[in-house]
This record gives sequence, C-alpha cells and structure tokens, in this order.
Amino acid sequence: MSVHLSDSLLAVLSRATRAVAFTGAGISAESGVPTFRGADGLWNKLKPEELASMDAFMKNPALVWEWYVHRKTIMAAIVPNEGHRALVRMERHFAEFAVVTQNIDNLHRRAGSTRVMELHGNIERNYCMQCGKACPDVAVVTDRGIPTCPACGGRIRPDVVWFGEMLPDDEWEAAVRATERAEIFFSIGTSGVVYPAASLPLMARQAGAYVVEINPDPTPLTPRADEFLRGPAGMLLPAICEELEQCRQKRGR
Ligand code: BJW
Ligand code: ZN
Repeated sequence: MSVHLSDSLLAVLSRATRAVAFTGAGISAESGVPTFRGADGLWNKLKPEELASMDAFMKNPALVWEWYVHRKTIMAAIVPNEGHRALVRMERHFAEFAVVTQNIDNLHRRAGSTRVMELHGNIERNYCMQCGKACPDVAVVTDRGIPTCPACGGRIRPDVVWFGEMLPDDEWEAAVRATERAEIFFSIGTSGVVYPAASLPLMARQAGAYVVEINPDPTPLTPRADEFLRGPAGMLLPAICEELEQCRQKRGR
C-alpha cells in the first residue's frame, strides 16, 4: 500500500537517528481491542471514573474485577497487528527508538519491540494492595469475584494506573527523556485527552522534534502536529516503514 508522504516528512525520515512512537488504544483496535472513547469505545455505557479509579474499586470491587477479567480474556486471545509489527521493523533503522505506550495489553512486547515504556501499567500483572506482593494472573482469573492475597489476605488489584494515580516514576522519566531527545515523534491512535501522557507530543514539539500524528479522526493534537496522517495505524505504519527503508537504502545504511 503506498501513501503519499510530504517532502518534509521524507527529509526527516531520511536523516533522523532518534525516534519515539507514542501509542494509544487505536493501535490495538485492529487486533480487536475496543478503544476507550468514540463510537465503539469501551466507555460507551460506563464513565471511565466508574471503573478505572480507586473510588470505583473501593465502592464495587466485584464489578471492577468483572470488567478486568473480561478484558484479560479478550487480551489473552488476540495477537499484534501490522501496526505493532511495523514499529518493530522501524526500530532497526534508528540508533535510538522507544515505544511509549498508554496501552496495558502488552502487544508491543509480544510483537517484538525491545524498548517499551508502559505509562499505564500492564493487565498481565496484579499485586496485593496490602503487602505489595505480585499475584499471578491465573489465580485472579480462576478465583472470580474479588481475589485476595494468599500471603496476607489483602485485596489484589490489577497493576494498571487508574485516574488520580501517579504514573510509574521510572517509566515516565524514561519516556520524557526519550521524548526530549527525539528528532521524530509519532503520536499513534490516541485521543490525547488523558494527562500527563497527552503532554508528551507537545513536549516533543517544544524540544524540536517533527511531530506526526496518525489517527482516522482529528484530535486536540491535530492543529499542533507538524503532520496529520489520517487513517488506521495498521495501514499507515507499514507504508511509512517502507518509505523509511527506501530512504535508508538510498543513503546506503
Ligand atoms: C485509531 C484506530 C486505528 C481508532 N488506528 N487510531 C483536568 C485536566 C487535566 C487533567 C486532569 C483533569 N482532571 C483530572 C486530571 C488528571 C487525569 C486526566 O487526564 N483526566 C482527563 C480525562 C481529564 N489523569 C490522571 O488521573 C493520571 N494521573 C495523574 O494525573 O497523576 C497525577 C495526580 C495524582 C493525584 C491527583 C491529581 C493528579 C492517570 C491517568 C490514568 C489513565 N488510565 C486509563 C485506564 C488504564 C487502565 C485500564 O485500561 O483499565 O488509561 S484511562 C484510559 O485512557 C487508559 C488509556 O491509556 C487512556 C488514554 O486513552 P487512549 O489510548 O487515547 O484511547 P481513546 O479511546 O481515548 O482513543 C483512541 C484513539 O484511537 C481515538 O482517537 C481513535 O480515533 C483512534 N483510533 N481506531 C489508529 N485503527
Ligand atoms: Zn498481600
């Protein structure tokens, strides 16, 4: 599939050595993971705060767990798509390449990306809210209801970041460092409304990166990006990758 890329994007692609791919739920949509917002969004019937917050969990842990077990089941059954795979190919052409993801589905690692920063946690992990011990997934999924810690009896929760919670320090700091160093920054499949993650493309732009947004629909970032490529990530990322490979071949690298 060939896609027309602007001369300025081609110029940056041919010379850049440091890149960041910042991803959201949209990159996993083509694998069958529902997005959070929009027509087919996960949150259509329920407000995010009703499920993804400590308040919600304290009020109704069984409901929150039912939702996570449902999503764990979806995510265990799906596989990375062309978009995830294109980012793995892209990594080879940059001296520094980081995937900074808001997704908890582990699909970037499963696809083979080697430098992945997970800003909102990972649905494959759980931990005890009382003693902090990690709890394997199988115990959670087979337990149904509200899983408890075999060591101390405390409540187990998924290792994800809910509204009102801090992002993991190490992942956030690494993401900011990579963003500030990037010459090209791709914002892929995110509505860009959840902070602080949504500040990364703006930080990249401020630090001098060429910011490319990939999304079938415009977002609050669109007027501030250097380039908006409208369409699904599973189609656009492989096309960008082909152009990148051609640029590098021409330059003999
Ligand atoms: C395609 C496609 C295809 C479709 N190809 N694209 C007021 C102002 C500013 C900030 C705040 C505020 N009030 C509160 C806050 C802070 C709050 C926040 O940002 N709220 C806003 C919503 C208002 N943020 C937080 O609380 C964060 N923590 C924090 O700030 O800590 C500091 C602090 C601590 C204590 C007190 C105060 C401050 C934490 C945020 C955690 C977010 N967690 C979630 C759930 C994770 C766990 C789980 O999954 O269960 O993370 S919410 C949810 O949204 C999830 C996502 O990672 C995140 C972003 O969503 P994303 O990925 O952008 O998905 P969508 O669905 O929104 O968009 C999909 C896009 O894909 C769309 O654009 C489609 O068009 C596109 N698409 N198909 C490419 N094929
Ligand atoms: Zn415990």
